[in-house]
Amino acid sequence: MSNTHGYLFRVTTFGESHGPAIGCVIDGCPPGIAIAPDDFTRDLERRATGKSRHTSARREADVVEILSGVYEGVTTGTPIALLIRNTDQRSKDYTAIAAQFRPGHADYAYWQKYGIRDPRGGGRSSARETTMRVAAAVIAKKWLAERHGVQVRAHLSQLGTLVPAAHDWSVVEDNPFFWPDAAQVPELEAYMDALRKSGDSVGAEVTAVADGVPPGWGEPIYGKLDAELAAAMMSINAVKGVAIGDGFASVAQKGTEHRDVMTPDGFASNHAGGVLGGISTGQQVVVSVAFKPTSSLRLPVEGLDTEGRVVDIVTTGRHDPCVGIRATPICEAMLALVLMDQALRHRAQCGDVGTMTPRIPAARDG
Ligand code: EPS
Repeated sequence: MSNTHGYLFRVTTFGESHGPAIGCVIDGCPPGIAIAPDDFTRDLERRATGKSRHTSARREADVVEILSGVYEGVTTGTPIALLIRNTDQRSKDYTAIAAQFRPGHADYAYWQKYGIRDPRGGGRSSARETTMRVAAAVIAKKWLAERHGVQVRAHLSQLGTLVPAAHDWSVVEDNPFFWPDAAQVPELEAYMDALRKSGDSVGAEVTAVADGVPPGWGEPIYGKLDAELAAAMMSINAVKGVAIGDGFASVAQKGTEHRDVMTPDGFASNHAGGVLGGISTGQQVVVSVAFKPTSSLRLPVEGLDTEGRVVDIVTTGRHDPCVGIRATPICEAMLALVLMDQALRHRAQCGDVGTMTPRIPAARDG
């Protein structure tokens, strides 16, 4: 039932926000990758709640247990099972809304589909599920870096109406917003403090970028790299839009503007976002992802309960006023999982192909 991502690097996640544990099984991982429990710590902390006042206050240790697939610190090629036990559930926060529908939340759609739902923290529809994507992507990122020199990064590229005035990768990990302009961080702090006090929430945009992707990854027609990136990003809770390269801005561009001219020094631009015909060009792969505002709000609103009665709905609990902030490492993880899967698929079908033309350097990437 669609709990698995990928064809060759297959990641299946399981677990609910307030159940005993969450986990994943990674099948198809190449043997010989050195993996230790500590390797997961950094990325899981980047994604975790409770790290700043601007995200949910729930505190999970997110300690990874490696149950299989790793022997003497190295992947064996057999299924890798990872487990994280949930330790800080507060399920009583959900008692009042257990038989109500939060406007804008997945609980209504889950109820219509299954006729039953785990209301505690949204169950499977909780952002908690994304933890295992980040954990699985730690392995993918390691292989991509070691084998191909691919680096996958992400930053917040819009918070509500605020956009970065400058772009400096070196500051992104030094502030709680994954923001590429250090000078704007006080403005973001004030914006988020006011938002949190008001009880409202706001949307955001994340931009994920992969450097060093060789030309050739991606499978036309139905397995295009950009199509699979869009599907992977859309599979993250709260995502409402995905753009590759210039995305919707391409609508207003002329062909002479949009085309990425090739020169002996490299591509002159990267409007395509590193993908042509669903296949990587060797340029930066650039994907932007739009997140809706969090729907769990303490501000009361009239809505319906499961019996169709009009009720006042108030969501208590420890919610992110902007779920997009913590989504930065999640988008990065999904980009890595898609690239890893496409890399293995490319190797399987086209590993022996020697391309005749010289590789065009990606000289003008940002
Ligand atoms: C979430 C609500 C909050 C967040 C949670 C996602 O948790 P709770 O269900 O306890 O109210 O803390 O995120 C995480 C726990 C996590 O690890 O990402 C939601 O409604 O999606």
